[in-house]
Amino acid sequence: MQILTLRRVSRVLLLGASLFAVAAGSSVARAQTPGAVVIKNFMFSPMAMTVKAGSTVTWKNLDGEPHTVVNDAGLFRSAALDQNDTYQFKFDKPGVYKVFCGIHPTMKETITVE
Ligand SMILES: [Cu+2]
Repeated sequence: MQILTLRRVSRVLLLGASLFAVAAGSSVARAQTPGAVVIKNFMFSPMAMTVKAGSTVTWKNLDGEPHTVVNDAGLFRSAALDQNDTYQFKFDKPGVYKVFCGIHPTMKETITVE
């Protein structure tokens, strides 16, 4: 009886802790400029982001090398972005969108639209 109660209490505590972690995580994400992706050192940053449907995401290439922004499902494909060039796309529909650089396909990111 006592053991059962203890188990239940610890389960509730665990659930509370994970809810707190999720809340803390989302407030960190909210502190960033929404919909802004920087391309630097051959990486998309952040590599994963979540935006609301209807949001416009802006990519900016900070590298001296050209990069492109390509959706693997063919929804969008930028021209080669030179240093400090930007590209924008408006995400109207919720979903998970995989993005890569057409010149360096190992550069990847995931944009979740909710
Ligand atoms: Cu690239």
